[in-house]
Parts: sequence; structure tokens; C-alpha cells
Amino acid sequence: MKVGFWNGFIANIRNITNKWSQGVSNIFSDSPLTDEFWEDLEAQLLMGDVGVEDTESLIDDLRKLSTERRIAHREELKTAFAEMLTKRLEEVPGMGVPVDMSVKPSVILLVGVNGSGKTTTAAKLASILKNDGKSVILSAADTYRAAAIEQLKAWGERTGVRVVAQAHGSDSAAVVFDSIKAAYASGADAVIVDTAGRLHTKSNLMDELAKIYRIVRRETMDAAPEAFLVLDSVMGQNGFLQAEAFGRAVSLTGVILTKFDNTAKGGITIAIARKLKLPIRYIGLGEGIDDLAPFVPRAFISGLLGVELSDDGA
Ligand SMILES: Nc1nc2c(ncn2[C@@H]2O[C@H](COP(=O)(O)OP(=O)(O)O)[C@@H](O)[C@H]2O)c(=O)[nH]1
Ligand SMILES: [Mg+2]
Repeated sequence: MKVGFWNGFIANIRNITNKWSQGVSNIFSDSPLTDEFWEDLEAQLLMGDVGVEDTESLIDDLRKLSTERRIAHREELKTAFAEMLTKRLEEVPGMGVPVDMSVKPSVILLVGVNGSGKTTTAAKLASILKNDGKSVILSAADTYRAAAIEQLKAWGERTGVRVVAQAHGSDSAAVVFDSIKAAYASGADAVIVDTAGRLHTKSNLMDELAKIYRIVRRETMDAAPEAFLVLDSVMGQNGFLQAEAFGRAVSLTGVILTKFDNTAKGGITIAIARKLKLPIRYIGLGEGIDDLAPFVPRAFISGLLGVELSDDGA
């Protein structure tokens, strides 16, 4: 991995602040540790969609620590708290690991409900790989809406990435098949597949996704593709039901968490780790092409709460 690339996204991550992180930071002020502190912290964690169980256990752990170390001021607990959040995220293997490029072409499926950010994320991911010197094909497998194909083509033009598409209404699995053939023919390193916003309750659409998955495996000598669930962080844990349904159709290899810049539910990252037990691979921080960064827990929490964390948690 090129050093410049990592520095770039760490810088990106350092700029993370949203309504939630500011609220949390404000609680760890230069004031005495009172009952009100614990109440405010609990409310903030619940509001941020951390989840009830983890809110309780985080507060228990922090209380214990404050007693052991006889801490009297709120701000003295901030780094320890940041460390606790980081540990919980790091428990899931694969957090922030970039796309697996060990097979050629590497196929990356983006799945998720309408509006979660799949098409935008496909373009952002293509741009990251392209900037890393890879040749990429975008596959327009959302064939339900003509606008979806046009949207991807527009991104392709803007980023200089080839888009493989068929007419509106055609078989999405056939588009994926074409895309993989084109990748072999041109020696492309990666195929990023933008799929339709399937309602997870519509089983025929899930069947179609399963078919795409089978075709990918068959056409790539049974290599398991990357399959990212694109989750809108504004939806918080309401988006978790989808995860189960999509996970039945394809073997998910991670989550891409979008619209983090826009959410008050910043604790959703903890809930994804603890409940879905899926690694967050990338995080979306805006609508622009460069607003996607690998989700590295330590850098992320450090940027979110504005604290310096040592590299190894020591
Ligand atoms: N603020 C913000 N908006 C995003 C992000 N990712 C996607 N969007 C916006 O969300 C909307 C839906 O995105 P789109 O890619 O079309 O979703 P799709 O239906 O899943 O393909 C668009 O207006 C995007 O610009 C993000 O990380 N931050
Ligand atoms: Mg789309």
C-alpha cells in the first residue's frame, strides 16, 4: 500500500465531526464528574444508536475505571473512553481493510436498499482504485431504472472509468457477465457492480441477486467476490433488518457506511461491530468523489472525538 494513500485517508478521517461527536465531546468537559455526567453520557450514547446493551456496558466499564483511578474530572476520562470504543470496533476482524485485489479481476458487489448510496459509492471506490494505479470497470447492473444507468455513466465520464451497461430493463446478471468478460479481455484489475436497490422483502429481487453472485463465482474460477452491504448511517439500526436478507442472498464481506457526515447516529459504528459482526470496510463522508475513506477504527475514533490515541492502544 502506498504511503500517500494512507496519509490521504487519515487526513480525511481527522476531519470527521458530526452532531453526535460534538455532543459526546461536550460531555467530557472541564467539569467535575457528577451524576449528571453519567446521565448525559447515557442519553448521548442511546441517541447515537450505540444500542442499549453496549451503552450500559460502556458506562459500567468507564465507572469502574473512574473509581479505580480516582478520577474527578470529566475530561480525564475522554481518552479512556475513546480507547474503549476503539477496542469494541477492533474486535471485528477486517475493519478498514481495503478491497481484496489478490485475484484478477477482483469483483466487488455493492448491495443495499434504494437510496443507501450504492451508485455514488461505486464511483468513489472506482476513483480510489484508479488513483492507486488500477484499471477498473463499472458494471451497471441496476437495470430497473434508466436513470440509474445514466447516473453511473455520468460518474464514469467524470472519473474516466469505463462503464459496461445494457439497455434499461435487461437482465442484470447478463450485464455482470458482460462486465467480467470485458475485464478479462482488457486485463482490468477490478469490476465494481452497482446493483438495484432491492427491497429486502421482495424475494424475487433477492433471487436475482443470488443469481448475480453465482455468475460471478462461475466466471471467476470460483473466487469469492467482495460483497459490501451499503448502509445509510442516517437510518441507524433500522437498516439492520436488511443485512440479514442481503446476507442470505450473497456472502457479505463487509459494510460500507454512507452519509456519516449527515447523521446524528454516530454510534451506529459500534452497533454494526457488535450486532452485525461485519467489518466496516469504508465510510462515506460526503457526496463528492473523494469522500470515501477506509474505516480504520483507531484513526476514526481519534478524528471523531478529537483525541490523540497511541497506535497500539498502550
Ligand atoms: N452526504 C452524503 N450523501 C451521500 C453519501 N453517499 C451517497 N450520498 C447521497 O445519497 C443519495 C443517494 O445515493 P445513490 O448513490 O444514488 O444511492 P443508491 O440508490 O443506493 O444507488 C445521493 O444524493 C448521494 O449523493 C455520503 O457519504 N454523504
Ligand atoms: Mg443506484
